[in-house]
Amino acid sequence: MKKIGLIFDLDGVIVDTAIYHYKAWKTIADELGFDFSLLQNEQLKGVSRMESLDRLLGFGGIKNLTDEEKLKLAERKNKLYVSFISKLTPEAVLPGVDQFMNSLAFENVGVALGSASKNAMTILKQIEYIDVFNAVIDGTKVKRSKPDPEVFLKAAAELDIDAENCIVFEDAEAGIKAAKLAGMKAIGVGDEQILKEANLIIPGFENFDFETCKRQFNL
Ligand code: B16
Ligand code: MG
Repeated sequence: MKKIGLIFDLDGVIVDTAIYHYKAWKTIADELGFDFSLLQNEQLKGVSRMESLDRLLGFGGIKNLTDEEKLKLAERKNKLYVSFISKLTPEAVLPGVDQFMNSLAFENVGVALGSASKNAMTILKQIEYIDVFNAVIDGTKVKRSKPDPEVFLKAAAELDIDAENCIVFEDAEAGIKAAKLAGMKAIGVGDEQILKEANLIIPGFENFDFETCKRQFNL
């Protein structure tokens, strides 16, 4: 078997921080006086902080804010978000993820993180996952938001594995698109309706190990 690159998104795949992003943006929407639904939140997943803010303001029909005002809102959202994630512990790792990672021992794989978040390192420390990855590409290392493939291409480059031999695990529509644009296979983790462009969709990592993954992709 060729060496395979496994690239994991963070929020919503390894740990359920997606709900904290939602809560923090919802507070901002409440303060600005408009509704923000879980369905609308799907369009913010995997997207950078400033792009997320632009989309949120679009939902609220709020225009003409200065760059400074937008930066203040993004900073406030991040403070709220950081206050949530500062309480994370290893117990926040989603069901089955530890077991899946353990199933990689002795396999010919490189393991990378491919996250849009600038808070990724804080989260990895909180959940004690720093040593799990051979490469970490996060929001501090990329210029373009998913669906741009930059984050995954950088992860593959750092693993020194060709894109065609990489598999991406993603919970966001934008992330699945990014994986496909990178020329990688995509496993959607979560909702079938939202992730329908993925090569394979799993509800989560429970009952999913690397043997199953190899069978699915004839590795
Ligand atoms: P931050 P992922 C993404 O992380 C989140 O899905 C997205 O909702 C968030 O806006 C983005 O990170 C930026 O996060 O504000 O912490 O830099 O899913 O790519 O791991
Ligand atoms: Mg995600």
